[in-house]
Amino acid sequence: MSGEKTALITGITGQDGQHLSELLDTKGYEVFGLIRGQRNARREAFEAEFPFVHLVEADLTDPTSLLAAVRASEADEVYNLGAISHVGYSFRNPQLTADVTAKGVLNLLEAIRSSGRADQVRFYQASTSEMFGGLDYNRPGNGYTEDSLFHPRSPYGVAKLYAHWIARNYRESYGMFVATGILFNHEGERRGLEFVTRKITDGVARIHHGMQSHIVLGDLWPKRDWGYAGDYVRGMWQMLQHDEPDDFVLATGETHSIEEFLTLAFSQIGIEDWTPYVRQDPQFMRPAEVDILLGDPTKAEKVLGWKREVDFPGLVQRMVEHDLKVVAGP
Ligand code: NAP
Ligand code: G4F
Repeated sequence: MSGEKTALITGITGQDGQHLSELLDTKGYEVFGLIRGQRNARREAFEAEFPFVHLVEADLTDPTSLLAAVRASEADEVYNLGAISHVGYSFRNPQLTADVTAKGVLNLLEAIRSSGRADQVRFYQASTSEMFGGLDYNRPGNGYTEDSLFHPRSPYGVAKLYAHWIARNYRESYGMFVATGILFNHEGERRGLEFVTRKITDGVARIHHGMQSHIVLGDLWPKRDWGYAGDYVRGMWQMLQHDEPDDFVLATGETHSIEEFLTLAFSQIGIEDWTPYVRQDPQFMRPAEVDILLGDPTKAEKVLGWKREVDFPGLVQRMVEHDLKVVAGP
């Protein structure tokens, strides 16, 4: 092994997995990534873009494969980013969501213990602001903190709450170095097209190039605390370099509605009134919605020295500029 440290990342093909692989590579890490299923187009695209990553075949629902992955990587740091992560999908497939997003974490923690490496591994759990819920009785005020009340509103949020607590329980019970990052929405060029920000920026680019007439969305009033994924994976790494395992909120401290996102995105292509270009369809509305998310990152800023660099207008601008180029083609 040539790197100073070795990391194993689950969910490596996802948005955060890609950003984190890149970051750890620049820091000299040997990077292992969990890949599931048979060879497919996504895997081939990943291998072409990240040739330095050692891919290990495993699935969060398959304990034997996880034990083999932990043994093969001999990881110093394990980042558990793998999940069914789409809130709307979790309503349609709640059992799969529980198996992967909740029990998958337990499977991975047990694999680490069974490997005999529990004392050597530093573990990061990808917790989420979806655990808070944004309801009247626990509105965020100046921003949710690590100590705010949880009230998840989706099968995804409930699964993540189990994951959060089992991770903390392994820290308390077995003395493992387990850090949880309660991350608010983070977006960027690598965001999946099924999430609202990327759906909008991709749609705006297609409208600009005459390839699409409008974007079909669900509710437009919910508010999110949107940051840039590149800033947030730096925070994950910082949590595992800290001397104590702990829980940290990463957020921008600002909240904006989907309508505000639309306004900034369309203004990038010179459209001030986006209403003729947006339609709504109940299929994109959820049985229970999280009205507002707003985080307070003070602890991460003070204890870790974490600071986000990209602001909300900067985020929208870079996503639209990227999609305008992608849609235009080579
Ligand atoms: P993402 O793009 O949806 O990626 C999810 C990853 O999980 C993919 O690599 C996927 O692999 C993998 N996965 C799904 N099922 C799996 C299974 N059974 N076994 C192993 N891997 C599996 O998610 P993301 O935006 O990068 O988010 C990373 C993590 O942070 C997730 O846990 C998410 O819930 C959490 N989080 C995200 C945000 C955010 O705003 N992005 C905020 C808070 C927390 P395939 O390619 O094979 O499908
Ligand atoms: O982009 P979204 O699907 O993200 P959501 O539900 O906030 O979840 C994301 O952030 C969480 C952190 O808070 C992560 F834990 C989670 O894994 C994921 O990354 O939806 C954002 C908002 C919602 O209010 C949704 O109802 O946009 C609304 N929305 C309106 N139309 C839509 C659409 N969402 C999607 N995905 N697609 C629509 O057409």
